[in-house]
Amino acid sequence: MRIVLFILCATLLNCSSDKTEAPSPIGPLPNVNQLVWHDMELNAFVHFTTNTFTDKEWGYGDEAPSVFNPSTMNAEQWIITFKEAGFKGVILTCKHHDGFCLWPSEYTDHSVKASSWKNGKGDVVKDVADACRKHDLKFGIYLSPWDRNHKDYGKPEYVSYYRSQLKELFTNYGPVFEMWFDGANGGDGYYGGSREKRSINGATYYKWPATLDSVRKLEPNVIFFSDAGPGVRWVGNEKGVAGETNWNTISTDTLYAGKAGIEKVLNSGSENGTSWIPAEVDVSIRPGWFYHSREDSLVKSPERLFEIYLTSVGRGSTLLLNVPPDRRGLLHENDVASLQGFKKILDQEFKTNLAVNSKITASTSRGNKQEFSVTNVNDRNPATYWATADNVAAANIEINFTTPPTIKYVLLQEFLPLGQRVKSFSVEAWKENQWLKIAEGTTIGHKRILKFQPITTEKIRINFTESKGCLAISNVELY
Ligand code: FUL
Repeated sequence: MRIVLFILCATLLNCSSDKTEAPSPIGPLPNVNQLVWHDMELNAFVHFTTNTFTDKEWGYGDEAPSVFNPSTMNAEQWIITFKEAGFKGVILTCKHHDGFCLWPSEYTDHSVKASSWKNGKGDVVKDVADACRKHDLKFGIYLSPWDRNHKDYGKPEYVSYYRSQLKELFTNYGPVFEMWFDGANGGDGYYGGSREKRSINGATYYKWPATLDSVRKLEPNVIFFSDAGPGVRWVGNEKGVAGETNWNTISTDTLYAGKAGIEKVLNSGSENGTSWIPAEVDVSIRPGWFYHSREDSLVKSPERLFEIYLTSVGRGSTLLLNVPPDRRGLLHENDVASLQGFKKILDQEFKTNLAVNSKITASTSRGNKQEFSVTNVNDRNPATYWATADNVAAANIEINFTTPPTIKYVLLQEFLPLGQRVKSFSVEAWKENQWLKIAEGTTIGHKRILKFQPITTEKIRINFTESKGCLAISNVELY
């Protein structure tokens, strides 16, 4: 009797006979810190140093520290503005190429302690780190390897100096979610008064593996940005544009500075890359990275920022948007207005997810388990996903509405703990009794948003046409 009951239960409810296992991951895979980083999506970059006061982009290194004197510096104004615009983290140029330190480093006098600001008692790094903590944003550090002020730049002594400063920053101002290593390296500079040109071998001079290890010891969760990773990579341009095809995978042995065409590889990654190193899209809200009053009228509009959002976050990357404080030590009114306008567009365009309350079906699913059901793409839970059987790398999802809505965006997400898989997909709308293709794309990754001509339809079909293996889709949204 018990056996009969068990079989009945299993057949009627599919409750325990289905032994379907989860799909095997298709490597390389993201680590936990990278997954957290993907979810952040929007981070702010802050460029601030003596350049702000000398009107330069690259200080030579001979600037008098006294020129650094923000009149009404208020880091909380920056952080609150970023928070209200939806940003999750902030990366500060603690030291740019000119070598001036925004914190009172014990290893140099070329810092805020020799400035007129707060009679040398101020500390911008502390102000920003504290404001981030207070308003629940993550804090990141940019420390330029190239230092046009330091007398030892180019010699082994400078590498020790650089490491000491990393230690100082990570010990006194953490936690730090991301460390940004700028690729610009070597050239002319002040160098303690020598005023000459110095070049270094970028691959060997800084002894990166040991330098990164020393940082990891202090902050095991930190993500390292550099042109080639190892945590996240440069997207290959400063225009705000990730590749339409954007693999999170890339082979680091193909990456070295100066290699012809490297920007293209960085921009789209490599389908068969051997490491998970996603692209970060760094771009400035103004033409320059530092504040210049002549650029007050050239701040990117909210609409432009939204376009950049679509070509960065909407292509599976994280956006790192630079917003430089002015000579008051405040984000300028025009920049603040643009950020507020950008947030308004985001909220407006992605207000109502039309996939919620629709009927979702799939051409096929992996076994009969709820664990792999297509309804998981619509449950607002990023930990669940729809999967297909091992040998099924192409399948579709259909979304039916009782009242036909007007749709202009489709948003898709893959379940990244199993690797990035999808190579191509298309979107169709039911129009005059047939399917009409309205959009198509290649990779998806963390997030893919496609915008198309608004269409009113009673059903949408998403065809996943090619994939590295069976599908694992965690989220589908329509707006
Ligand atoms: C570049 C630097 O040279 C710019 O000044 C800026 O910091 C940008 C983010 O990276 O390599």
